[in-house]
Amino acid sequence: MWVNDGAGHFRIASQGLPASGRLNCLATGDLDSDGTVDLALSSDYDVGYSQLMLYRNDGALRWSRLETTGLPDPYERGVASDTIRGVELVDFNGDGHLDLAAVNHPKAGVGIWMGDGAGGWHACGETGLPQEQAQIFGYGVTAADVNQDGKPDLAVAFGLAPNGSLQVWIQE
Ligand SMILES: [Ca+2]
Ligand SMILES: [Ca+2]
Ligand SMILES: [Ca+2]
Repeated sequence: MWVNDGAGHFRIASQGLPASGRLNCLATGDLDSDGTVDLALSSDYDVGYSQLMLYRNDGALRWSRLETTGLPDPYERGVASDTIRGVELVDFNGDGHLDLAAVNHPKAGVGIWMGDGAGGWHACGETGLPQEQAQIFGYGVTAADVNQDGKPDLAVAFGLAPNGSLQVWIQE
C-alpha cells in the first residue's frame, strides 16, 4: 500500500499486510462501516492462507486481519483445483453492508457472499452466475451498475486461449 501526497509521490503504508504469499487481486471498501477504507485480498495458493482475506484499516494505516465466518476455509494443502483469482466488494442487495464477489480460477465459477457488516458472510446459491465452466479459467471480476437501474452488475474476465471472454451479468 502506498499513500499519495497529492503531487504524485507515494510513501509505503503496509504495516500489518501480508509480506509473503501468492496474492493476486484486491478490492477496497469500508467493510466495518467506520469510515476507513479496508481491503479484500484473494490468494490462489498458500498453505494456511485463505482464498479470501479481509484487512481492516484502523485509520492510521495500520492493517489487521479481520475475523470472518462463512468465507472459504484456509488452504490445507494448497489445493490447485479450487483457487480464487479476482475479488470485488460492492453492496449487491442494498442493505448497507458490502458484499463480495469472487471468481474461481481453474473452475471459472463466480461466487457471491453477502456480508452482514460484522464479519459474517453467507454464500448465495441461486445467483444465475456460472458455478463451473470447463476449458476456461477465471481471472478477474469487477462490479458496476451498467444499466443504471441502481443495482450493481458484474463483469468477469475468463481466459484460456483460444476460449477467453469477458462476460457481463445484469442483476435482476
Ligand atoms: Ca473501515
Ligand atoms: Ca449487502
Ligand atoms: Ca444494474
